[in-house]
Amino acid sequence: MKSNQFEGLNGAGLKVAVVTARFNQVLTDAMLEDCLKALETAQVAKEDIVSVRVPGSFELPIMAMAFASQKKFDVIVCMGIIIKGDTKHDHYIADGVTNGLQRIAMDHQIPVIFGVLTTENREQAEVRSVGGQKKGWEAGMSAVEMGNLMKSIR
Ligand code: DLZ
Repeated sequence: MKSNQFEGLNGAGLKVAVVTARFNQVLTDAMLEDCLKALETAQVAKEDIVSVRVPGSFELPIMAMAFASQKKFDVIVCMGIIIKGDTKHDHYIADGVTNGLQRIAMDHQIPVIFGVLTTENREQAEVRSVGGQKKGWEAGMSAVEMGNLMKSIR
């Protein structure tokens, strides 16, 4: 079992920022929908969720940084899909995003959920977003788990 198991999570009272890249839009739309469903299932109130879209994954860190600086949220979810192309573009984007998001989490001591898929092709991206794996749902549930955990030790 490669995917994660989330049971009985209750995120009532958590404040969650969700940032989703638009690139590969049909698939990122589905990830966002699944993430919001997960938050709703875990009883995060709609009014405690702020969700924005950015053009592509490269823009995820700057929005996450802006939300982290506001100090209003318990957790930030970032989602995007980076698909390998003919050049090394995907590597540069993925490196920037991974390092950027990790740095924001550490500098601001806020969990930043890495819901960014980096795949070899579109088929892999489909399996992980609209197919069996539902990584958007996983990102939402990870946010609830990490938001609660950080709150509990503060
Ligand atoms: C330009 C680009 C390319 C080629 N591929 C992707 C991708 O696979 N996934 C993704 O989320 N974004 C991609 N982008 C867009 C960049 O992330 C960024 O939005 C633009 O370079 C503008 O800064």
